Formats: sequence, structure tokens, C-alpha cells
Amino acid sequence: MKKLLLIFSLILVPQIFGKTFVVKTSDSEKGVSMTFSPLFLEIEVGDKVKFEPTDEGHTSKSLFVPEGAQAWEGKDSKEIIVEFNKPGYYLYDCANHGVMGMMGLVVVGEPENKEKVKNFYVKHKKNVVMNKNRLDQYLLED
Ligand SMILES: [Cu+2]
Repeated sequence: MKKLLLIFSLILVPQIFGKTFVVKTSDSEKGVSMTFSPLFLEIEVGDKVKFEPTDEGHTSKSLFVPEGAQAWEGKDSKEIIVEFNKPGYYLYDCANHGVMGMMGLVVVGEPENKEKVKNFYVKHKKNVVMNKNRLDQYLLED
């Protein structure tokens, strides 16, 4: 009986504690071109994000992750599910349209790397030619 309970809890625990959020990749949404939707997410450690290719030709690729966290790189027009096991700010973009401001941000748990991601973001934006300020409100304003 104990063994059975153990097996049950091993199966059920991840489903109880890990939620899956969906981020869509889109050519255009509400007048905004080349965007992730939503482009900002706050989640808990152990949660997952499914990047869903609503439109073709987009990817999700990490640009900046907390120290020790796993980077990711999705393929063109393919769904990718990323599990977030370390707290912190995670910045990502689309490999094809990052330069057009197609960036997104995930904040996991209680982050401690805001200064680092901020510095990275400010430098990175210099290579972005349009819509480069989309994430300013989450990263540069307190
Ligand atoms: Cu794209």
C-alpha cells in the first residue's frame, strides 16, 4: 500500500505543482508586428512554457538565462516546451525576427539577477532595429 502511494505521488506531484503556460508566436497581433503573446510572463519555479507557432517562420531562443540555468533553442515553426527550474529573469527572442524587436521575457519565482539582465538588455538593444523598447517597462522601470 505504501509503495502504491509513493508511486501515485511521484506521478501526481509534477502535475500539481508545475503549470504550463502558452506563449504564441505571431506575425501580427492587435497592430503589433512580429511578437510573442504574451511577451511578459511571471511564473513559479517548476512551471513550463510552451512556445506555440501560431504563425510560421518563428522560433524561441534564449538570449539570457540565470547562472546555471538551461539555455534553449527552438526550431523554425516548431513548438518547444521549456521547463524553468531556477528563479530569475529569462530573456529570449526569435532567431529570425529578434532584430525586429521580437523578444520576450519570463520571470521565474523570486529573481535575483535583475541587474545582470538589465545590463545585457541595454547592450543587446543596440542591435535591434525596430520595436526595441517593448520590454523596457519590465526591465528598465522600477
Ligand atoms: Cu519570428
